[in-house]
Amino acid sequence: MSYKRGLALVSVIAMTGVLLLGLTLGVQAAEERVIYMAAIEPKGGVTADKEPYPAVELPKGGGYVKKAPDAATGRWEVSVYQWSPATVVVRQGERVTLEMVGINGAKHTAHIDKYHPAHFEVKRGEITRVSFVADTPGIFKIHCKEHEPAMEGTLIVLPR
Ligand SMILES: [Cu+2]
Repeated sequence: MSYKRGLALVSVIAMTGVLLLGLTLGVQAAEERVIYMAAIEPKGGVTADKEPYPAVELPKGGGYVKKAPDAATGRWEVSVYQWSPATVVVRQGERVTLEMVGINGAKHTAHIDKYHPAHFEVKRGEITRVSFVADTPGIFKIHCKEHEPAMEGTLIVLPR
């Protein structure tokens, strides 16, 4: 094989590679991205003889729950409502579906700045799907009405 023919062959292979890469990225961009989330409530507890019940109030709004020591056992508990994962990262232009399941808390009345300003509900034992095209890059909050201020997620849309 001559040097020129060899070079031409290498060029064709390289161009094919670039073309295939371009096609693959194009297909990925058109695909729907499903992100699985859960409405959760991590909880901790201890008896007052081991750790005294903290007198300081937690922020109001339903997001934090603190139960005073039980009369019989002396056990007190603290919990927080959260989205899991609390931060969701997608790329601009992606078709996104958030598939949310309710694990704890009877109901979460939620909305997402810019992408889903209308309220939707996530109920315990049920799946709620929210779909949108992430057309605008930025940082957006995922709010829950019943569990402020703690149950606030973040949607990050990375610019292309
Ligand atoms: Cu909630």
